[in-house]
Amino acid sequence: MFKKFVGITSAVALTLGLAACGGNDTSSGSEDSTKSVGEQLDYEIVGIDPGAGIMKITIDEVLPEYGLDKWEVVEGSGSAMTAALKKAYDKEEPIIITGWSPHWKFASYDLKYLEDPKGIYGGAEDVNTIVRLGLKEDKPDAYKLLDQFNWEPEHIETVMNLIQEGQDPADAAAQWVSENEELVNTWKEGVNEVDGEELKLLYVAWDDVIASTNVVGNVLESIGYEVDLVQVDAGPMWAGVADGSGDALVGAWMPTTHADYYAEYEGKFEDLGANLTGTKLGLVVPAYMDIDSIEDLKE
Ligand code: PBE
Repeated sequence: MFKKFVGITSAVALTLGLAACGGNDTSSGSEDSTKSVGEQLDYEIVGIDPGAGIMKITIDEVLPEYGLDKWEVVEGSGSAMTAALKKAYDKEEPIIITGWSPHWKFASYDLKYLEDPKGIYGGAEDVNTIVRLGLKEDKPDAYKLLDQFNWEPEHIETVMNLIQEGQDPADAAAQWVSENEELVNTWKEGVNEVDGEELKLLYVAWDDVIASTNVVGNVLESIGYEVDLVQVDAGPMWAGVADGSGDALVGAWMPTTHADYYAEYEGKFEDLGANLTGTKLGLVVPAYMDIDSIEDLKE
C-alpha cells in the first residue's frame, strides 16, 4: 500500500498518511473509519414515532439551527429505536438516536448525550399529570390519587429495568408497588375506596410512559377502579383527554416537549402538575463514538 504513494507530492502524502493513521485508531478498523460520521450513517438519525415532541424539536429546530441540512430523522417507534441501538451497539457500530431520560437504555449501554451548545432541547423538564375536565366531580377519588401521584427518576427507572429484563409491564408495576408501600401510601392519603368504577388512562408506547401508566393503573385498581390502559399515538392521547373520551394521562412532558399539544388543547383539560422532575432530551450516541457535540455532525 505505502509503495503506491512513492513519487507523489509530500503534501498529498502527508494527508493520506494522516487519514490512514486515523483509520488505524478506530476499533472497527474498516475503511469506513476515514469517513465522516454523516457519511458512515448515511446522514440518518434513528427517530421514534412522528407524534413525539422530540421528533418535532429535532426536525423543526435542531437540524435547521445547527445547519444539518443533509441529515434526516428516520421515523419509527420507541421499540424500533432501542432495537436499532442494540444491533449497532453489539457490533460497536456508529448510531445516533433521539434519546431521553429517564430511560433504561442508560443502564443497559454506555451512552452519552451529544452536547447541545445552542440549548435547543431545553433544560430539565417536568412530567405532568393531565386529567379531563369534570374528573374532579365525577371521580373525586381517582382525581385525588392522580393529583398525589409523585415519584423520583430512580423509581421509574426501577420499573423500566424490570420490564426491560422481560417482565410484563403490569407485573413489573405490581412488583414495584408492593416493594414501595410507603411512597404509594402517600398517593392514597385521604383517598376512599370505590366499587368498580371504570377509568381510562391514555398512554403512548414510550418506555417511561408505559412504566408510569402501569404503576398508576395498578394503584387505582387497588382502590377499586376498573382501569383500562389504552395505548394510542401522542396526538390522540392529548385529544382524548381534551374531549373527555379518556380520563387522564401521566406522560405530559412540559414545558417544551409537549408545548404544542398543551397549547392546542389548553382550557380543555386540567393540569395536575408534575409527577416527576428532572428529565432530559437530546441526541444520544454510544460512548465509543468519537463525537461529543451536535456541532460535530456538520463535518
Ligand atoms: N418522549 C418520552 C416523549 C415524551 C416522553 C421524550 C419520547 C416525546 O418526545 O414526546
